[in-house]
Amino acid sequence: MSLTSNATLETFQERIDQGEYIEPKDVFPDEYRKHLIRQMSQHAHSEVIGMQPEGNWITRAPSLRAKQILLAKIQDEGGHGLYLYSAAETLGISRSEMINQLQTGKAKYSSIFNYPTLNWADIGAIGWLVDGAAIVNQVSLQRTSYGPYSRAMVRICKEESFHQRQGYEIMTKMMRGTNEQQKMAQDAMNRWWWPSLMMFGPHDSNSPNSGNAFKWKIKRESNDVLRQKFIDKTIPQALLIGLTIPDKDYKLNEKTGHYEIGKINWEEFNNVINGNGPCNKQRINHHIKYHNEGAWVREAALAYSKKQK
Ligand code: BYC
Repeated sequence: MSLTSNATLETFQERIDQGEYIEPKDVFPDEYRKHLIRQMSQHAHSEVIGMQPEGNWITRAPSLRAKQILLAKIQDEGGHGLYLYSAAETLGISRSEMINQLQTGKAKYSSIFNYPTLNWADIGAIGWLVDGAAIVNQVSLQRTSYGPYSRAMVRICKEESFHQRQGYEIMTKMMRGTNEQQKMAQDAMNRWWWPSLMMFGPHDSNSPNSGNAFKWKIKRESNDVLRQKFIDKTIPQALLIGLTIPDKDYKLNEKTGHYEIGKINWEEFNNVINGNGPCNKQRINHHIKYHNEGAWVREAALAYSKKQK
């Protein structure tokens, strides 16, 4: 429901400031609704598009155990997309509208899924680094001010922590394996490290959406704060299994206790989010193809629900 008068706007902000959750039937400003639709739908699209790079390896998983785990993980990601689409629908946008925005390039999805998965170690790197980065961001979003988004995050975080561990297990196994396996793991680390850091978005000084996001407690911690948490947590994990950090400038600042890193390549990030990454076109074309092929499933489901009425 949108807001018009200043008095109701003040009441809304007071509720936010007191840490109350906002629910779908509450009164809130249209800008709050639009901001949430943008972020939540992009989040949902990321989960669904994120199934593609991993799906590429189901038929080539090195054991039945690995295949079962990968299948379960990818199915979880699809489920996360569904929770998030449902949560976004409570804001008055339909799923087909959101899908249309994705397919026509009006809505973004996470930059990370525009990189290819070239070898089995990439599946380890995605679980460990990509899900690891996603957890840091999503743990913070569990306290986001919009009730349905917050509740979806609580459930998603529980599943993501299993995903992160299975990825680290793959990397650990490969680092304990043959020279060739170690090289594959390091190669995956070299290719996924920097894009994982970009997942947190631009530096705070260059993040146009952060102002309102903080005012309305949609975001609870900034892009740079979350990125630093991920760096501090992940570098020791890499070193523990013998991986090298692909950054000649990284160092531990003994005074602050935080790792410092070299410069992130924002030109690469901007290219990727503007549709020119290595796999952008492939990801969207694949989505459109299978969405169209699945039209009969949606029609059948709707026919059944109409019959129930
Ligand atoms: N990629 O003002 P800013 C997963 C855009 S999937 C693309 O800082 P904001 C998984 C941003 O949208 C989990 N675009 O924005 C699935 C904005 O453009 P618009 C994915 C990015 O919203 C399968 C512009 O840059 N997680 O776990 O305050 C397998 C300026 O940015 C990115 C989420 O989606 C990016 N990385 O902050 C495995 C988390 N970064 O929209 C794993 C939910 C920035 O104005 N989202 N942009 O055109 C968020 O927390 C926030 O939206 C962000 C960005 C931190 C990503």
